[in-house]
Amino acid sequence: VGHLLNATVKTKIETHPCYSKQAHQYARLHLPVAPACNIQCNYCNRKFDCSNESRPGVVSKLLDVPQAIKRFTSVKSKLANLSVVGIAGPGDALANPDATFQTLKEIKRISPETQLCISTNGLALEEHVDTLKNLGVEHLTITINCIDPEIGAQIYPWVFYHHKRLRGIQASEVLISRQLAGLKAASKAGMLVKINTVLMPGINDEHIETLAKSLKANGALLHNIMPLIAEKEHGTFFGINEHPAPTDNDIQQAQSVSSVHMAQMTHCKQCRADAVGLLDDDQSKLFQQPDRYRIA
Ligand code: CLF
Ligand code: SF4
Repeated sequence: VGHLLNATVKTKIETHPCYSKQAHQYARLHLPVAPACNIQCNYCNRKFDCSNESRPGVVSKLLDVPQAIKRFTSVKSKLANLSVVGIAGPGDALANPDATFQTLKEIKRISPETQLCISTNGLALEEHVDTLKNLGVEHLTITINCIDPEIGAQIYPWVFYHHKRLRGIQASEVLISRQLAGLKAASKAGMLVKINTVLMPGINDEHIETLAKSLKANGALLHNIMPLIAEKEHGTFFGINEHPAPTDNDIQQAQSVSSVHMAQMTHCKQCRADAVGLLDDDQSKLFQQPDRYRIA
C-alpha cells in the first residue's frame, strides 16, 4: 500500500508491527480490559480470548483500568521499542466502552507518542467513531467474516443490539450492516482500518472475493485472513464440537483472491489479549501479571 499513501500515514504504518511486516522491530502491548461481548460467534465459547483478534485457547488475566495503566508504565519503562498499545479483548473492546476509553485516554495523556489500536467485531463501532477519533485512536481492526446474512447465520447464533437479542438471519443482517457502516465512518474519519476475516472452510471460503470488493469499496486499508482454529474447546460449530481448519494452502488461495482488491497482511500471529513484545517473540511470560488479576 506504501506508494499510495501520504507521508504521515506512511509513518503510522511503518511503526506499527501489524500494519507493516517491515515494522517487526516495534513492540505492541495488549491490555485485557474488555471482558464482555455483544455477539456470539460459533467458534468462540467465551472461556477464552476473543478469537477475532487474539489467540483462542488462552485465558488472559483481566485488568481493571488502574492495573492496565500500571502495566503500561512498567512495560514501557522496560521496552524502548514499544510503539503500540492495543485493546483486543478478551471480549470486544467496544462492548466495554468505559474501560476501553478510560484506558486509552490515560495512556495518551501520559504518553502522547504511543499509537493506540483497537480491535472490534464492529457492532458498536459507528456510534463510537467520534470518541475514538478524539481519543487519538488511529489504528482500528474490524473482524468481518462475510457480508451475506445467509452465511452470517451460520457463524453468529445471536447478536445483542439496542437491548434486544436478535437471532438467525436478522442477527446477521444487523451485524453486517453495522460493520459496514462502522468501517465507512472510521475510514472517512481518517483511521487506518484493517479487516480480520476468519477463514472457515465450507462457510465463507467461496465468499472472499465478494467480501474483499466490498471492504475496498467501504474504505478498508488492509485485509488479514486468519485460519479458524478448529479445536474442540474453542467453540461449538453447528452444535458439534469440531469444524475443519483451513490448510496453509487454503489461506494462501484466499489471500490471493482477496489481493486483487485489497492489500494483504500475511504475518499475523493471532496473539493473546495480553500479548506484549515483538510479534515474532512474544514476551508475555517475561511480564507476567500477578495471579490475583486472573478472572475466575
Ligand atoms: Fe494488537 Fe491487533 Fe492492534 Fe496488532 S495484534 S490490536 S492490530 S496491536 Fe496483529 Fe496480533 Fe494479528 Fe492482531 S499479529 S492478532 S493483527
Ligand atoms: Fe467471542 Fe470475539 Fe466473537 Fe465475541 S467477537 S463471540 S469474544 S470471538
